[in-house]
Amino acid sequence: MQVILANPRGFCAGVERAIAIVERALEKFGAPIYVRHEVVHNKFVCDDLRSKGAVFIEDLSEVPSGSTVIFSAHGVSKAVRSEAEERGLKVFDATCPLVTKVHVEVGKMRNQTREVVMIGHKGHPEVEGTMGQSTGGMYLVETVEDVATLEVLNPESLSFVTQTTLSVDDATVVINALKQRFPEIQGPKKDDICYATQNRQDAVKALADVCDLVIVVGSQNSSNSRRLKEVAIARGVEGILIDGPDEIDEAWFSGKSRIGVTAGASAPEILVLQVVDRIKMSGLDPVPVVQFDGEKEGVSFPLPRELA
Ligand code: 0CJ
Ligand code: F3S
Repeated sequence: MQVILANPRGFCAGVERAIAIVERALEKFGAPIYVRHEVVHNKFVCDDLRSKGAVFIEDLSEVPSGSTVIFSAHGVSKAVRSEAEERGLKVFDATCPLVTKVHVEVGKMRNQTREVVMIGHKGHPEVEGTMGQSTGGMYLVETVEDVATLEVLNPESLSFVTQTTLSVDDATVVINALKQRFPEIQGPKKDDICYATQNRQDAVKALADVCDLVIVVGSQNSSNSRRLKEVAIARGVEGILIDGPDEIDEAWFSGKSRIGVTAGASAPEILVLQVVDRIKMSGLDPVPVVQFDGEKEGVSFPLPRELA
């Protein structure tokens, strides 16, 4: 048996920055630091921050007056931002700059009175934040079927944006359906899927082509991690999403010779190493571990000045 590690995998620049914001705020202001929503969708990361004094809440009404609150990497609606301001809360914004870029686009389009179609997953916090950049003129579609039944005010003045962590292949299908139904629709050159999502999906495709099983390290509520598992399955191999080594069942490896391992953008490398160790322990013979080559990233985002 052999273990093959995908590259790139794991933390993206937005996640590094979001976690650093919570850690620096804890160091500078002391516990508790309130965080609106899981700062990133990873159980291990959030448990660790909780142990250092972060308090995760879903609604700002849970934040006592005079406290510090951090917005999660997924971004917030304008209404949430105003509520924090009206309450005089001290805010640090851990929204990924690549999500903010989409928010800015939506703002520009709405200022030109264009209506905006967002392609994304209903109920996801990033979708709520981006849809909440305008109080009207926004539509959410998830599938080609949604596009078929979509009614807009003026098809000649329509734009689209996407969630940053979609499946690149699924998004292309929905965008093509939008362009067919609304030929005048305007949008980004391709989509708003971020570099990290794109690169991790490409890496999983390369991995799936040579493996009989792909293990994705990430939490179940992490959209980009779920997409990695789906990409592997769509490529014809078994894909399993796990939080860490404790979920591994050695029966998965029976009859398998090449096990691929990758991690979602919010999953720490330490968990990948623990997963690899657990796989190695399951074999009678030594299990070699090889790294696949992939896109070099080298992206980083600066911290807010007060925390830098
Ligand atoms: O939405 C984002 C800006 C991605 C944040 C990093 O990943 P994660 O797992 O916290 O969030 P998704 O559920 O959006 O993948
Ligand atoms: Fe940002 Fe993409 Fe990561 S949107 S938080 S760089 S997954």
